[in-house]
Amino acid sequence: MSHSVLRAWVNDVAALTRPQSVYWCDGSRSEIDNLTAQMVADGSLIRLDPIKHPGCFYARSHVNDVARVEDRTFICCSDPANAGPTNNWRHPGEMHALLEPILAGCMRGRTLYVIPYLMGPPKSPMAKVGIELTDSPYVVANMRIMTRMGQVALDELGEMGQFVKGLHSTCELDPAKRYISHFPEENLVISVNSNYGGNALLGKKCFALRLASVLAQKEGWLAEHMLIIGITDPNGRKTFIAGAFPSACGKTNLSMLVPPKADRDAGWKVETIGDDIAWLKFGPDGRLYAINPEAGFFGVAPGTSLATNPNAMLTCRANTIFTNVALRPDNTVWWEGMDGPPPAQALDWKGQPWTPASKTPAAHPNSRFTAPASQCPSISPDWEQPQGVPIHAILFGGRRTTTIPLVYEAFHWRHGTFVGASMTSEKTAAAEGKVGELRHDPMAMLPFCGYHMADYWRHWIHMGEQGGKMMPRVFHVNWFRKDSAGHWLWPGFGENMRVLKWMVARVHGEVDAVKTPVGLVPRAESLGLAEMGITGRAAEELLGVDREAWMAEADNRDRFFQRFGDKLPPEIFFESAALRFRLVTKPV
Ligand code: OXD
Ligand code: MN
Repeated sequence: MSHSVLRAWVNDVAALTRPQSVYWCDGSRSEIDNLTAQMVADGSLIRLDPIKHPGCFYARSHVNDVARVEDRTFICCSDPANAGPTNNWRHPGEMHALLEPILAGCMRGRTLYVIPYLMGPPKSPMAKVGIELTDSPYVVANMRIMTRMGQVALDELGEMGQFVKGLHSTCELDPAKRYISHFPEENLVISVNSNYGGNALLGKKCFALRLASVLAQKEGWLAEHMLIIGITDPNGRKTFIAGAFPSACGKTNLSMLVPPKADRDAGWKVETIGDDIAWLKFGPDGRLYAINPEAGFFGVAPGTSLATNPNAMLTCRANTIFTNVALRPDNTVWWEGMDGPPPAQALDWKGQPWTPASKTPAAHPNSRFTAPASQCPSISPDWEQPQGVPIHAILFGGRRTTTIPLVYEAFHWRHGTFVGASMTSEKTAAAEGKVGELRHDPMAMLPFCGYHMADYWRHWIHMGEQGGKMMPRVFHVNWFRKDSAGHWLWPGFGENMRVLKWMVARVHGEVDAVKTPVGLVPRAESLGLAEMGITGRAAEELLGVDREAWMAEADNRDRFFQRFGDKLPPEIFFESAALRFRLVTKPV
């Protein structure tokens, strides 16, 4: 390895953290086999049944290390105005001073693994190299699934190439000393005292979203918390959609959607390109193209079943790491919501005996599977296209039981930016805060935007000015509407295909829409609501606009936008005023 900057950095980190040895990962099969064998021997992994789960391992985290920690996540840039009101800010000098004593000698007795990895398909002009230094073999094993790791990244890097630095140490997993710190001015992440995926697999949220969003603003592209799917219609035409949803709103399920049988028989197909992150850049033809920078899925296990997401179940059958799910006596895994009855007995995610009579869940609600994307039955033949796929539509969504219709289309890109900036979702039992309380989560990027959120919206508006008529259409969906008696108005899952098909038809100018004050909504017939038994009041509630409720919604949005003061782009202010105007004006 002859990259002198990389060598010097590894030496500096080793001098500070004092590992017993330094190991450069090449990403090979034999390397991972040795590493996992070592972890099985020391008890940190359990090998699952080789017939039912070939190449799979089971891991338990420390009980206090089960999720992302937004209050311990920092953007460290010189000027606090660049972090903005939605990020925790620290001066880089202050954060380095705080981290130095934590890092000093933290790898004593451990191996420092050097993980070269590539975010994006090999040979893609959009791909970027990262190097993660970690003392956690669990992180190495997960990074090998989530990224293209080893020699492929070093080849891409060459002798002089640029890379994003990531330094991770397990330390003592002390929550009081847990810092997930980003230094955008140094292209550096330092993460200590957590081994949880979102905090420790530094290619994912830390690089591909927080640091990449800063790079994207500078370089004129977008780094987004979005799934990417390709929809093939009966004529063989492909339409690509990128969609942003807050965590725990079904992104992985939508990215692997199985259309209802009648659609499949008619020739419709949904293919997966990514389930969590999209990098979008203008192509030579002026259209926006997207790549999935990741190579695996880090999916939430509970609720995943052959009924809700057969493609995810088939993806994680082999070569997968399961973390914090339950372990059955026959060395297979289980979680709440899996098909079939619960096991008579199991070990829960803490390693304690569990039976269906137990009062606590067997799997942690945020337990995960780390599985190779290439194993997904619905993976698109285009998922590793170096130039990405052309995006025809962008989708925003949240979990809202009231007010927001099943689907509406923005009038234009600037309105779509406002729609994305206005995204809110109701908190679920799995997240902090009261169930049902609204959380603003613009573009689903609240925890992931590495710079000032108002500048990020400005960047979206600039992108639209640059792309002009070539920009994708923007839609908002809400699968979670309930009626006044609290019953779901929409069945979701495969039936979401009706909404996707409407979008495809809109993109290609093949169906009309009804203009409402909030956007363009489908006619009930365009979705076939009657044949689903959704008629009368239910259909009206699902697609209608309650002006009073929307006025309260506009008030709520404006209270949120006020947090951004005079940094708020005037276009957002204008779109908010225009919405209010349309809400009080009778249609002509
Ligand atoms: C994730 C998240 O794990 O958004 O993808 O939290
Ligand atoms: Mn996510």
